[in-house]
Amino acid sequence: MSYGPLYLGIDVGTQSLTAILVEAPPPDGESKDRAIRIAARAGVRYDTELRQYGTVNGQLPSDDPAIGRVPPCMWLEALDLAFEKLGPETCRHVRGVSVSGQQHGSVYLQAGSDRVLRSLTPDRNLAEQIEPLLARTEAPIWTDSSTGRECEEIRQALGGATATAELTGSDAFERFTGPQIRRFARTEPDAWANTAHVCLVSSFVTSVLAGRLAPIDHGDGSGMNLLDIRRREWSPAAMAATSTELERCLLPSQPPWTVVGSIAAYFVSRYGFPPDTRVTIGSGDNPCSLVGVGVREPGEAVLSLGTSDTYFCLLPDIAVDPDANGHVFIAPSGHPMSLICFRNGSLAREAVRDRHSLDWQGFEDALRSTPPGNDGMIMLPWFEPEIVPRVASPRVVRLGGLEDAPEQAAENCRAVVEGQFLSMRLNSEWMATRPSRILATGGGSHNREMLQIAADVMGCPVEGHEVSDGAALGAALRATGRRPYPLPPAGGPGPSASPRPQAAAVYDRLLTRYAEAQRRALGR
Ligand code: XUL
Repeated sequence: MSYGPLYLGIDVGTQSLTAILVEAPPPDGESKDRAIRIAARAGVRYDTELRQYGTVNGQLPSDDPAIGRVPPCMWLEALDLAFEKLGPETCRHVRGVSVSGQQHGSVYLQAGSDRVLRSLTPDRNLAEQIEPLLARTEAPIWTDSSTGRECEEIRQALGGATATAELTGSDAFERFTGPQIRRFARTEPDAWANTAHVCLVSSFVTSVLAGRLAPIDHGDGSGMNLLDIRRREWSPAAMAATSTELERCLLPSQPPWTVVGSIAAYFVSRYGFPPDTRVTIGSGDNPCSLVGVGVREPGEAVLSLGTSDTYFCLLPDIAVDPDANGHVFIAPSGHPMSLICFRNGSLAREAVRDRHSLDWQGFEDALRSTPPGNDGMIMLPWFEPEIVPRVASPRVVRLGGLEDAPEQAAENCRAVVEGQFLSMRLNSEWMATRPSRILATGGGSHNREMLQIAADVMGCPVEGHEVSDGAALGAALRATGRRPYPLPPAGGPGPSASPRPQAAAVYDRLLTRYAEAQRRALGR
């Protein structure tokens, strides 16, 4: 296969690393007849392909459901493995690269890291060379909810939940990096004293690719409770509320289109990348997905059905959630974007699927065989601690005659999906934009019946896309360096669904019952 210029997007996700290469005309040679197309793809699943790290669903097993951690070297081994899979014949055509990272996770590097990053040798793999730089061998990731105390301290110091959200775009959240840093400084003061640089997952992997410490972009930076969302720089007040020594550990945050430099010599020697391959600053997986599904203007929303389920859209202006459940981040285009995140996404659906010994086809058949509204059976699907609404300990609530019984397999499948989308509708009302359509991405977006329920509950058309790796694709489109970002390849459309009036009316009524059930379960 002969290639034109290729642009590489790498998504360091929760359960796998995905690399997507798109072929695009060079920025100065805009040509209509050579549209963007996907040239190659490689993926590495951590649990099965990097078994030596012992992860389960991409994180280290722990008896405490509040703890979510990952050895950062696993991401580096996945990166080496993905490049081996792509091979030099492909890599030698790459002109630009950018990273999408699962948001909020943090990596702590010691002094002298920049020097080592600048002199990585191709004779030894990345993990071997970078492990000695880590001030903390495990990175807390977005599933970690152990920082309740720190959230409260930061929130108080900044004047309460609304003031924190007005300043940083979000109330203090357990998985956000600021509270995680504060807990680390309190519980492991020696290791914190040994930290010279704090990275996010996206800036860590970008630093390795560029062979120098890379800054955090405004998009991923807005998931830290540290960025002043209006001024787009680290907030001195938020930094002081987090840790007194934080200032020394963060490079100034940069816009999402910043070029960090050229690719490190390691990747040139080992995988054949051209030495002038441009490395664009990394960003979060949700901001990258906006680009990957082709949202450019306010008015369209994105539904990402991955390990977490997220729902987000571009906003004309910054508007924070008065209930303090939602977030405002900075999108790759520079617009503000609103987002809500549900921890109980695909893992909750998988829990029901596995409990009833089904495969995904069986799960989809179960959805098709049950009526909208599930004859009044409802589930609050908190298999893990939940982010929206905040639920500290896992618990699954079944109501209206629904039981955890083998003869109710199909009803449980419908209940978990309906519960997820009813919660999404309920908790996204603050976004105040009724989207004209919702673009779906992530593994779950292949499931047509699920998209139908989403369309009926949310009351607007939901469109899947042929390429469901929106985050990696978005990173590849960002790597082209063009603004506005190119639209994703048209390809064939994925499954899609339009709201059906009768079903939509059922969900309008059910929403009130669901809201009441949620209120009771939370003891409000
Ligand atoms: C978003 C969030 C998750 C992670 C992992 O706030 O916590 O969606 O980005 O995908």
